[in-house]
This record gives sequence, structure tokens and C-alpha cells, in this order.
Amino acid sequence: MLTDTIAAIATPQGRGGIGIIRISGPQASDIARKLCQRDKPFTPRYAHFQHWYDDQGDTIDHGITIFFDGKQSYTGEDTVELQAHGSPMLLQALFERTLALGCRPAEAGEFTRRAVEHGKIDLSQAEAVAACIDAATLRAAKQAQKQLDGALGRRISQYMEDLTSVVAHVEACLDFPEDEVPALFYDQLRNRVETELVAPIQHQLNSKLGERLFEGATVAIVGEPNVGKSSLLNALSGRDRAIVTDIAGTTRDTLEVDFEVHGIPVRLVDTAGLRNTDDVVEQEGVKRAKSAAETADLIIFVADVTRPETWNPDPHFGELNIQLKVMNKMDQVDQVNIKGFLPLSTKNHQGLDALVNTMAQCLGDVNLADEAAMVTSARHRAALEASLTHIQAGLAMLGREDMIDLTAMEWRSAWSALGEILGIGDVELILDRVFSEFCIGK
Ligand SMILES: Nc1nc2c(ncn2[C@@H]2O[C@H](COP(=O)(O)OP(=O)(O)OP(=O)(O)O)[C@@H](O)[C@H]2O)c(=O)[nH]1
Ligand SMILES: [Mg+2]
Repeated sequence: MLTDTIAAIATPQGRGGIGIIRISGPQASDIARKLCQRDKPFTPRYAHFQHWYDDQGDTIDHGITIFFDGKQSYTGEDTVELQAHGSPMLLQALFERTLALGCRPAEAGEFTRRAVEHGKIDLSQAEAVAACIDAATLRAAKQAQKQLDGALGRRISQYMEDLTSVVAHVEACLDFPEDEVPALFYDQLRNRVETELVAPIQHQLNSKLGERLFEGATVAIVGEPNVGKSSLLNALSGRDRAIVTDIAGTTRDTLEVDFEVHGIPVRLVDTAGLRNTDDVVEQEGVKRAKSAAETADLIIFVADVTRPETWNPDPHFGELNIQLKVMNKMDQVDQVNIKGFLPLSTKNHQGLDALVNTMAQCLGDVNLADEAAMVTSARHRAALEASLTHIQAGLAMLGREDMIDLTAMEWRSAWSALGEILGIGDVELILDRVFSEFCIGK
């Protein structure tokens, strides 16, 4: 497959100032030269102004042609970029001409896939390319950039190196005559595995912020009728989205608004006030409110300070974990003990900033600068969890002479699980490295 030369229109569909066609593969330069009717080779990374011709010798379009040789290209193989006019008609004609000259249409993500296959980037960086493009907030895009820079890959590689080394050490025990491995040796090894692997991996797994940045979070606003749930949705989103009246039971259906909390994309769900009612429409609303709360990542329970009967979430949500309780309409009272609640007035926006900060914390917010190597997808999380399980299984057996092989096996499995994050699937590699470590000094 890699011997094919692929082509694609790289800019989005539709009209634009500039449209780019990308060609990658061994024939890239030859095909582009035919397209340009050019005899001389291209100068690498030089902007050649060129006309591009059809099979009749008529000009299709003209613009900039840039050739990147394989050593200095995105894909790791010869690549040509045509910067044409952003006309869908001309771009399609140019693209078809590259196919007629020997290109195959690229599959989705194939340029980046080739970059991985040629070792230009690891799999986590390839994922970061997609994440960066798909990011819904600037903060998410910046996090993707860090992953693209290789922050996660470097961290994972470090874990893998540590594992290779501890496997080598534990296997060294096999060469000692029975009962002669000093206990201190095992203590040191255990200590090392715990501080270099278990603790940092657990720390990485503890934060859900990475996934939240890309997958977003759902926050449900619940409470009794008339406490100010819809007012809160409007205040938080800065839009007059939900109907607000002084009639209890105003909101019937659930209503959703998308907004950002510290760069985390949040879907805010306003719900019907919870109460027993004979009204069938409202009954359905109450049902939906409960199910919205059950599926939300975070529930905000709103109470009305002027009506203490609205302060207890238990009758409705006894079984759910309510992390965040706010006491609304604080503009109505002078002093009142509201322990356990955040004070709020949606009327004069008092307490709104504090609420947003607390929401962010509940959603796992941390300082991004400290968390460059954050877990950003379910795939990473699953691989890290699997590796941690293997590491701990190995630790549980460490120190028992008859289980040295099994400990090493668990840690090799941990290595492979981590390798999946980077797109490394070759278990043989670890063996090679283990043996190379052994040869030195032994
Ligand atoms: N004084 C005061 N009134 C408020 C405040 N927030 C909301 N209200 C009033 O409380 C009433 C109910 O507000 P809504 O936002 O509709 O309440 P809700 O919880 O969505 O009510 P339902 O949809 O019926 O469950 C309206 O008359 C609002 O103007 C506040 O902070 N202070
Ligand atoms: Mg409402």
C-alpha cells in the first residue's frame, strides 16, 4: 500500500480564497512535474509558481507548487502541495488530473497514517492532529497541541523505558543461586516501581479533564419548581434562552444550551421543577428531569432561600450524588445560614463567578501547565488502566523466587499496553532491549 502515491483535496469543501491539493508517495514529484509540464526537478521546499495543465495541454489553474522531499515532509515520503484557487470546480478538475497521472485517492487520515508508519510521529501524536482539528474550545485545541508536540508520547515512552529496566532487574534475579537475592534488592525495586510508575500513572488517571476537554460534559440543573433553574441557565449561558415566569411549573421539557466552563465544552440542561402533579405534561417533564440528572456528569441542585421546603434534594435525588448545591434568591434575605450551599442571586448575578469556578473544579479542572501529558481519550485511559493492573499484579508477586518469571511477564504486558498508546505492538522489541541490558556488565 505504501508504494501508492495518494492525492486529496486537503481544504474543506466549498468556495474559498485558496484550495490545497496534497500528493504523497514515491511518484509525487514525477506526477506533479507532468501536471506542470515541467522538465526540471523541483527545488525542495521552494514555492514554484506554476500552471497546471489538463491532458489537452489547456491550463486548469495556476498557483504555488511546493515539493517536500521525504526527509523533510509531513508524511515521511515525497510530498507535493498545490496551492490553487479555492474553486470547487477547479480543485475537482485538478484532483482528477492527479488521478489520471497515477495517484490514488487518499483515504481518511491517510497522510497522517503514513507519518506514523514512517516514524515521523507516534500514534498519540496522530490522534492529537485529529483532536486539534475537532477541538470545540481554544483550551482543548491547546491541549491537543501539547500532545502533538509529543508530551504524552514522551511520558509514555518514559514509563516504557522504566518497565524495560525493571524487567531486566527482576530477571537478573534468576541468575542468583536460590535464596541469595538480598531482600534489599526487592525493596529497592518495589520502591522504584511505585514511585516511577504506579504513582504517576495513578495521578494521570485521576484527572478526567483531558477527556472532558474533548468529549465535553453534561451539567443538569435540577430543583423544585420556581427556585430559579431557568434563570440560572440564562445567567450562565448569557442568553435569554429559557422562559422564566413566577408560575411554578414553567419549564416542562428539558432544554439544552452549549457553553464553556474554563475552556471545557459544557452542555447545560435545564429541567422541569420536581413535584407531584396531576398534569400529564408536567409529569413527563419530571420524568425527563430525573433521567437528565441520572446521565449528567454534574448535577447542580438549586434551592430557593425564601422557601426552606425546597432545600432538601433527598426526596427526589436521595440515590444520586449531588456535588453542587446552590442557594438562589440571596438578594431576598439579609442573613441566613446556608451551610453546604453556594450563595447565588441570578437576579443580580451575585455568586455566579464562584459557581462557575466550582463547576470547573467538579469537572476536574487543573492547571494545564502541570498536566501537559494528560489522558485525552478513552483509548489512552483503557491502555493506562490495563498497564497499571499488570504493574500491580507484578508487584504483588515481587519477592517470591518462584514467581520471578510471572512478575516479569506482568510487567511485559504492562509495557505492551502502554505501547498501544504509541502504536507499538511488537513484544519482541522488549525482549531485544532486555537482552541488550543484560549483555552490559554481565
Ligand atoms: N428575587 C429573585 N428572584 C429570582 C431569582 N432567580 C429567579 N427568580 C424569580 O423566580 C421565579 C422563577 O424563576 P424560574 O427561573 O422560572 O424558575 P424555575 O426553577 O425554572 O421554575 P420552573 O421552570 O417552574 O421549575 C421568576 O419569577 C424569577 O424572576 C433571584 O435570584 N432573585
Ligand atoms: Mg424553569
